[in-house]
Amino acid sequence: MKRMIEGWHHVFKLDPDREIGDAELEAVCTSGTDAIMVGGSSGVTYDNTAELLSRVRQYELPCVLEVSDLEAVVPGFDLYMIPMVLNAGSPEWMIGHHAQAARQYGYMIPWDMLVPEGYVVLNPDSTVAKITGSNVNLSSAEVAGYALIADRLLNLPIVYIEYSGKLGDLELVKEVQRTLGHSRLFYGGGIMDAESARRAAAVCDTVVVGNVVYSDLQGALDTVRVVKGLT
Ligand code: 1GP
Repeated sequence: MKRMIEGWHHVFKLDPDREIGDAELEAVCTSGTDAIMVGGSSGVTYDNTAELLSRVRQYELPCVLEVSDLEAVVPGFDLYMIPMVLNAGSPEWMIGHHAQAARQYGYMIPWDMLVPEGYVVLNPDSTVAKITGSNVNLSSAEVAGYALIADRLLNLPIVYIEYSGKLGDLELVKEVQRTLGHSRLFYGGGIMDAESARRAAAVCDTVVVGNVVYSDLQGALDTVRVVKGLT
């Protein structure tokens, strides 16, 4: 099951706290994207997560949950992505909440379905940077240092460069890509059209597209076409 991420080049991230109509959801789920990742930094509840899962389940593509709140962990997803924020201001976001969850719920956690993601959060204005107090003032060499630790020492299957809300420094992403051995490189942040998707796809393994689904559906769909080589 976990190996399915190795084939992902394009992923749409949908926020349970935001409205999406049935026609728009159908367009997203039948676009040719490789997977739907459900997740958000705030306002994610059990109910809105369960509702979005059941709607996405009408379609045949994988649907995974990126866990940000234990109260909103809903059964029935294909995988559970577990962010570990490597440059967080406090160890809580790297390992602390995880240990607490393991202590409380360890006996019922389906460990085989968990996929850890080594996040490096780099947009200071993003909600995730504020919540985690991430140290965003990092040079590309420093980010590459985190990526090396994730890849070689922690053996994480995913390194996720997160610029949520703005297009990031793709030269930096490229440097991280050069650093990695086995970890897959996810990039997310500010991809809003074919051109930005093409540039990001050139420097990472998996492009994650979020916000633009809600602001410019056609722009969002164009990103799939480019990344998946559908034209
Ligand atoms: C957010 O990386 C994703 O977690 C995607 O970012 O919403 O800016 O596309 P955007």
